[in-house]
Amino acid sequence: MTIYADISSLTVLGWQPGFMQGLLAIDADVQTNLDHAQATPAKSLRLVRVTAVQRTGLQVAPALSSGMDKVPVSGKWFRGAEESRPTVGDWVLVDAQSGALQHILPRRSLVKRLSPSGGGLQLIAANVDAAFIVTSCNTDFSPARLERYLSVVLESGIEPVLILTKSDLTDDVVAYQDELHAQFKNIASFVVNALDEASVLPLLPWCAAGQTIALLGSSGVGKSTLVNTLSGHQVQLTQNTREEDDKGRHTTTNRSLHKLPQGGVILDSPGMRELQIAEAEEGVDLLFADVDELAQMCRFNDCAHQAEPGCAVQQAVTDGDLDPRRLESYGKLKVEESINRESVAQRHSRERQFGKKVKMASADKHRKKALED
Ligand SMILES: Nc1nc2c(ncn2[C@@H]2O[C@H](COP(=O)(O)OP(=O)(O)O)[C@@H](O)[C@H]2O)c(=O)[nH]1
Ligand SMILES: [Mg+2]
Ligand SMILES: [Zn+2]
Repeated sequence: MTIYADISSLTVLGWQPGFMQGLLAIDADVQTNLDHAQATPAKSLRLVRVTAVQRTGLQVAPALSSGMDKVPVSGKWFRGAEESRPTVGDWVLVDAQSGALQHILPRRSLVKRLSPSGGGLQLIAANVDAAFIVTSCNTDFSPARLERYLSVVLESGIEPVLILTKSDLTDDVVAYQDELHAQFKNIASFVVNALDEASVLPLLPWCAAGQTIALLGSSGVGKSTLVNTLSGHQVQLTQNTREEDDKGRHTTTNRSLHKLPQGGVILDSPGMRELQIAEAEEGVDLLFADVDELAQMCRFNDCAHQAEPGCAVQQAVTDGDLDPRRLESYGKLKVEESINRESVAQRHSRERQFGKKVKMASADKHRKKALED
C-alpha cells in the first residue's frame, strides 16, 4: 500500500508535522491488513483535506490526479457514532482512483454540538487551532451566548478569540469593549469593523501558515465578511449579495474552508440559531475555573451555592468579586451539558444494540443459507 501525499501542497491547507504520527499509525495498519488479506490488490491512497461537506459527498483539496475534488462517501461512514464521520477540516485518505473515503486521521481538535435535529452530536469542524467567536455590537451580543461557544471551544483545546463586529454602527464601542474585558478578562477580544482591512489587522497573528481558524457565531454577524476582508477579495457570499430565497435563508449553506493570504486557512460556517452544548464538561469547568476554585472553599462538600452557610461562592457575589450572572450561567450550562451528554450516550447505546441485532440477524441468515446449500 502506498500513501501518496505532496506535503508542500498540504502545508498551504494547514498540514502540520504533528499529523504525521497519525498517518504513520494508519499506514502501519494498512500494511498489516494487507499482509493478512493477500487477495486484496495493492491500491494507492491520497492524503487530502476535507474542505466542504455536501449532501452528495465531500469536497477535498488538493484535487486527485484525475482532477476530481468531490469524493463519494459510502453509507457505512454514517452508521457508527457521529465522531467517526468525516467533517470539514478532517485530513483523510481516499482511494487515489475512485476517491472513496478510506481513513480519517486522528484529530487534534473537534468542535461539536448537540444536533439541532434531535438527539445526537453534530460535528462542526476538525483540526482547528483557533476559533473566532463572532458577535456584533448590537442585540446579538450576549455574554451567555458567548459562554456556550467558549465552552465548546475550550473543551477541545482550541484557542478562542472573541470578535465583536459592526463597531462602525454603534456609538458605544467603549462600552462593548469594557463589557468584554469585564466578562472575559483572560480571553483575547477585539471590536472591529469587519468591512475594513485596517480594522481586522489585529486578527492576523492567528492567520499564519499552518493555522486553521474556525468561525463561529449567529447568522448575520459578519463571519463571511471577515473571510472576505481577511482574504483581500470576495470569496464568500455575504448577506448583502446573497441569492436570497423568499424564506430569507442564509447564504452560507455549507461549511467551507478557504486559504488566507497570510498562509492559514479559515473555515466559514452557516449561522447557528442555537448552540446546545454536549460533551463539553471540561470546557465549562475551564471557563468557570474561578467559580470552581471558590467552590473548593465552601464549608460543605455538596454545597449548591444557594443559601448554605459558609458558601464561599455566595460570599464572593456579596463582596462584588463574582458576577451573579456568571454564577447563574455556570449552573445552567452544567445542567444542560450533563442532560445532553446523557442523551447522546443513551442514543449511542441504542444504536450499538440495534447494530448488534442487525449483525445477528444477518449472521442467522447466512447460517441458515449455509445449511440449505
Ligand atoms: N457596517 C458593517 N456591516 C457589517 C459588518 N460586518 C458584517 N456586516 C454586514 O452584515 C451583513 C451580514 O454579514 P455576513 O458576513 O453575511 O454575516 P454571516 O451570516 O455571519 O456570514 C452583511 O450585509 C455585511 O456587509 C461590520 O463590521 N460593519
Ligand atoms: Mg455567512
Ligand atoms: Zn457554596
